[in-house]
Amino acid sequence: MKFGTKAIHAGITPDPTTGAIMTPIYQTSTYVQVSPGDHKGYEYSRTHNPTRTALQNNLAALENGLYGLCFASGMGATDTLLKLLKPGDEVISTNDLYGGTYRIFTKVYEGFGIKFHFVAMDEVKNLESVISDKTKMIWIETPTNPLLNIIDIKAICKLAKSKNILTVVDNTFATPYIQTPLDLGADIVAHSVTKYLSGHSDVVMGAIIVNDKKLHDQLAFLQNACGNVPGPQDCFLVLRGIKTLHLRMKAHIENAARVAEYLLTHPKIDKVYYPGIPTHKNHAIAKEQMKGFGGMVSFTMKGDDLKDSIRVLEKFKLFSLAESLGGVESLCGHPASMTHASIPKAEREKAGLKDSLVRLSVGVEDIEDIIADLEQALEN
Ligand code: P1T
Repeated sequence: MKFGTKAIHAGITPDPTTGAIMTPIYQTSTYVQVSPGDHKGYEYSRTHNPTRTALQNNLAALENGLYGLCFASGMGATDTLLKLLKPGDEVISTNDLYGGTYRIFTKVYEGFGIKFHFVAMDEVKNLESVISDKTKMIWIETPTNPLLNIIDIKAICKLAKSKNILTVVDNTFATPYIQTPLDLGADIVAHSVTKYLSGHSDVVMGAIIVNDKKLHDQLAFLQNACGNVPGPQDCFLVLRGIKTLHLRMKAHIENAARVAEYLLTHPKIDKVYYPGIPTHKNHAIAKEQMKGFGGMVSFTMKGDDLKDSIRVLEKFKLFSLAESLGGVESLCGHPASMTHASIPKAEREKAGLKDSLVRLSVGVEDIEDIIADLEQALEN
């Protein structure tokens, strides 16, 4: 099955009792048993719920994986993955990544005796100085949030495999429409489903997809034991959203390319961060591992004055100033004070994230209106 067909059909069968084509919202906490242990595969909704099962199977199919698991948020998925580790273990992560991921690493799991190393992962050789026998996990986020660096998934997973290290790829920015990390050798794909997968800014959810049965069983144990699960109504909304994932991603990709092109020629813009630009330092690997360059574009302005960036963010009319991304509507954000405020300024700057950076989640509105909004916001 091709991607669009899978988005609409994978994991979804008409409801066995009524034939309903849409997976019902099984709004139930428990399931009646005929005799102790004699049931239809469902005992309690923390463990399994049919609406969640449909979504988990759909996500697994989209990522070319065998098993999917959904969580109450993207951070819930991250938290579950970190529970695979033990005190003394070490993790290597990219140094440009979602601020909340940095926060859970440094403010929660460092306290449990796990050590995190942050390196610029778009250069594979940067891992050499920190990799050791203690390294148990490599955390890749590509494209990175918010600088849109591209990390060579295949090269890093090959290195990790040779040393028996688990690889996680946070595939939130790309989505499986653009790249399928399991096919490139990753052990685990993680998502903030909140973003493109859901696509309509109305759900907070996370997901993990794997191929290995033992790893799945460990993660499913944690999902049930720790109880970090989404409700059936949210699963229904995401199932509905995913049916148009391929159509939305095509439009996001096209619009973001036009936005990047516009910004590149604008006299007030200093730097455009977008992997589709031929001079982007990771453009070659982006072209190789991605089908399209995504819907995110970041930029800084000439003069590098924070006040100019704030003024532009305030002047946008179509782009709404809000955290999050990946919905049909265009959003703009100020990473330094919003999504990445939990990373200390010195660390942000080391990774190349300036206080003046503006991040755009380019929506699927008509491109003429998107460009007109950029034009008016950048005026004077
Ligand atoms: O917000 P939540 O569903 O818990 O997902 C966390 C998360 C994980 N990974 C990446 C790459 C993310 O971007 C996020 C959340 N990011 C934002 C809210 C944001 O505006 O960048």
